[in-house]
Amino acid sequence: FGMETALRRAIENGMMRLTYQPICDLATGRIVAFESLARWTDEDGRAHSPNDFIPVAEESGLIVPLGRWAIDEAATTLAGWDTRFGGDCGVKLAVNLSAIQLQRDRIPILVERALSANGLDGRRFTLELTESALVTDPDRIAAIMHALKGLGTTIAMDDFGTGYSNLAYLQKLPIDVLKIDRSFITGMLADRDKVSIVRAILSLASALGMKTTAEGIETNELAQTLAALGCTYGQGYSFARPLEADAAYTYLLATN
Ligand code: G
Ligand code: G
Ligand code: MN
Ligand code: NA
Repeated sequence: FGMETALRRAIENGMMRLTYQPICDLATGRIVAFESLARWTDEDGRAHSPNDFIPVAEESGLIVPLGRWAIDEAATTLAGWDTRFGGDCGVKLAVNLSAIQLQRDRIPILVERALSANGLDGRRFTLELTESALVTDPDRIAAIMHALKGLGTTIAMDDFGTGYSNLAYLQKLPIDVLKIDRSFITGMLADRDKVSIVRAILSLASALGMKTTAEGIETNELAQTLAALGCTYGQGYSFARPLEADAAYTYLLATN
């Protein structure tokens, strides 16, 4: 209850911010996208993890205003980078959508408005959904995904391998990218079972015509191994931690 009140005030008072973590093409090292990750430092200077406040936001309904803010903020930031770049700065921006948010709000309309208000083509956005979004009301989620695809956005399945992987739905839905959950990547080089799982996901994605992103890459060796296995993209501390908007833009200019 305490956290809910503080979170409501933080959203109302503009105390939330987004950080941006690069997602790189493993074959070339170029940045193809940044994932936006919400951050909240409260009035006492305490930083709260989204792992703690997103569930509170979902239970309280605050995920609706928080989610709307995140979509607008991500679009504003990307348009700001384009302005500084003097044109399309060449990367997509990924926004996380929770299952509850997809049930409670009209996400495609919000995304369309945020894109047009900022003069952005739909191809500049990626929406990251988790497998849990498919469980409650798969038909509704499918309709939302098709509406988002109609805007030109990319759809990524986040934390893949940890939820209810209904493989029949995977094939039917317009999913562009599978994000292999960090739990399979961490320690993979010393664990043959993890390598087997990663190989299986890469092969599944390839069979379904989807690209892949490995999360949680913390070493160059892991990045090289995943590239050799055919994983398309990588994300993790080995490239960069989640960065403030200005630092992310500077990192983009220095890398690409
Ligand atoms: O970056 P970090 O480890 O702090 O994020 C933890 C979790 O919180 C991740 O699973 C991430 O998807 C989720 N998360 C971060 N930002 C957002 C957001 O803006 N919206 C939603 N729905 N989830 C987020
Ligand atoms: O669940 P999702 O993939 O949306 O969230 C990404 C989360 O993983 C964020 O909390 C982010 O801070 C964290 N993260 C990103 N890269 C790494 C990494 O290399 N190692 C670890 N341990 N966490 C990471
Ligand atoms: Mn994500
Ligand atoms: Na995630």
